[in-house]
Amino acid sequence: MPEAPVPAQRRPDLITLTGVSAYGYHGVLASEKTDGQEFCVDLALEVDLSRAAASDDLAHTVNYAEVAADAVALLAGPSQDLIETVAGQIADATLTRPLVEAVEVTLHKPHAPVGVPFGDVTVRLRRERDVPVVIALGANLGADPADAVERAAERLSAHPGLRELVLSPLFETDPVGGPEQPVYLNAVALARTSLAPWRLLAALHALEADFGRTREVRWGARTLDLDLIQVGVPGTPSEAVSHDPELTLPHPRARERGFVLAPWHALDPEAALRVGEEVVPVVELLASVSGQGVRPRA
Ligand code: PH2
Ligand code: MG
Ligand code: MG
Repeated sequence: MPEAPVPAQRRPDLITLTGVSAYGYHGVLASEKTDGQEFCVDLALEVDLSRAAASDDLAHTVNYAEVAADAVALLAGPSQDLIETVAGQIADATLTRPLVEAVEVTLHKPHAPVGVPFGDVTVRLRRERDVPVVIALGANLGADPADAVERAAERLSAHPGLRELVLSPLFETDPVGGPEQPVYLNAVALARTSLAPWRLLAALHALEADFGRTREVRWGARTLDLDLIQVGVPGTPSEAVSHDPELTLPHPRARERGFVLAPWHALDPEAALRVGEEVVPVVELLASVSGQGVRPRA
């Protein structure tokens, strides 16, 4: 039988911003550090634009004026010897915006002291988003919920936007909320991702659908539930915080759910979760939710 064709990878949506310029003091020569010169940057941001294109809402995309302001602050900011350093700083600053999945930075220094007539000199670098992510898995329907959780983790680990996925031990947990329903099998996966939170959520929903999940009663029984718990390192620029009701980050109920905290702590005893203005060790949260009926799977 002929093999199924590999679907062509869609070219990423882009926001480009070119010719952003500022007077700065970067260079190896003392005269460059005192006299300064013009620097100019071109940016190409890989951002999924489908949501903004449908909603016409600035909150669903990246505000290029803010990106430009960050770039100018670095071009005009503390003197670096190398334009490579400045380009890297601009890339890092751009990638702190959770919707940016990758960025290409081209930094021009058209009046560099090259010593011969020349047109322009540039450095160009591309950087991808790379942040840790915490995903909770749960299942309490079907022939073998534990197997569903393990197979789901394998599928996640094969996703091109996820790397270094590790799965916690499985826990058998009493249902929290919802109608009367069977016990759950729960686990937590840690991974690193280049995906924006919205694209990761879409990938989780697609996988739930593959496992026969229909979006039914809130907190009702399910063949597979995949919840995005935390994206980035809380308390650092990589952290994604979102108050959008369709994707609240960190997950608003993780702090009180033993079925998330116990497997998470088993996998990463140092884990921490944002609770309001504070970043709290998961081990502390776990201590305050005892008695929820959470048992390591026999
Ligand atoms: N998920 C819910 C509601 N209640 N209870 C347990 N024990 N485990 C779950 O994964 C769970 C739940 C909604 O997603
Ligand atoms: Mg859930
Ligand atoms: Mg869910």
